[in-house]
Amino acid sequence: LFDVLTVGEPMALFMAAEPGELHAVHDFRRAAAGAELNVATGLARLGLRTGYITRLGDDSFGRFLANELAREGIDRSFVQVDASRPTGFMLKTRAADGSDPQIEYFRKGSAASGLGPADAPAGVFPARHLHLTGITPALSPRALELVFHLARQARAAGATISFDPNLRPRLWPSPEVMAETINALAALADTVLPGLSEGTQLTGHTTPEAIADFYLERGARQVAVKLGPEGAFYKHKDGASGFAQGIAVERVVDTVGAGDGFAVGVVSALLEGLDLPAAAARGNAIGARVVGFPGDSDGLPTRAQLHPALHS
Ligand code: KDG
Repeated sequence: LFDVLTVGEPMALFMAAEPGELHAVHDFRRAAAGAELNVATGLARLGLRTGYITRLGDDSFGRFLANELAREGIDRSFVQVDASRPTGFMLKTRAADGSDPQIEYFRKGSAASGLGPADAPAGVFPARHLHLTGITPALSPRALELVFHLARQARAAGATISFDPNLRPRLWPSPEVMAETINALAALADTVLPGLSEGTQLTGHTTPEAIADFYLERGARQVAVKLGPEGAFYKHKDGASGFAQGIAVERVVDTVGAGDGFAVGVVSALLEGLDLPAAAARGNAIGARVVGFPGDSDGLPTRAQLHPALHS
């Protein structure tokens, strides 16, 4: 039925329209955010049949996000409305010099933190692929149960799984619990997509190859370690490895969402039957495009925009 199913917390994002500290900013532009929603958006723009499991509050942010899903062509069969909790939102500074922006969350007790095993599709897993991140299991103990349940359901049905650790330390009780849980989840995935510093925090290794080997030894089929402007290092369990060259970006507007763009490229390419080097190259190209735009998902290409992004 679906090419890809993903699960997570969507948020209304308020991006500062001017530089400065969040408390001093006057004007904000609203957009949609949420790492898994960004990935779903990118995959849907490339024409993949994409479903998104989530919970929204019965409020204006919830209605805004439901409309965004519809506008992007993301299936809403697995979206529940929980009138007893609000939809989360977040604020983001405008980083003047390409540095990472500051982020403030208003998401504790949100509708999406009420996600639980009951939100999984009934019966056989209905997609070819499941995309997970390390954010959803940090939302609540029941959201963590849901994520592990989905991973086992997908594996039982023969679907593939990609996993982006997406470390959010402030959502976890301790760095140790974060690393232990995320590595347990990564062990259920075929494709693991850590950033270099995330990989170091999670494995204790400092080189991309040692990080990749850590996950390959635990059952992954392939690992791509994101190296920011330097591109990515990839390694397959059959031993093949290499670098996907970084792509020069004229002006970095906002780095948030680049990793999600990388996941869109890798997942879409692998589902089209491309090999790992081609998948990493597509991931790079989309990640590089995303940093040129202020919103998390503004730079995610349509199918027509993908070709020029790959050959720029
Ligand atoms: O990857 C982008 C996300 O960081 C952003 O959209 C918000 O999901 C988000 C989070 O939890 O930080």
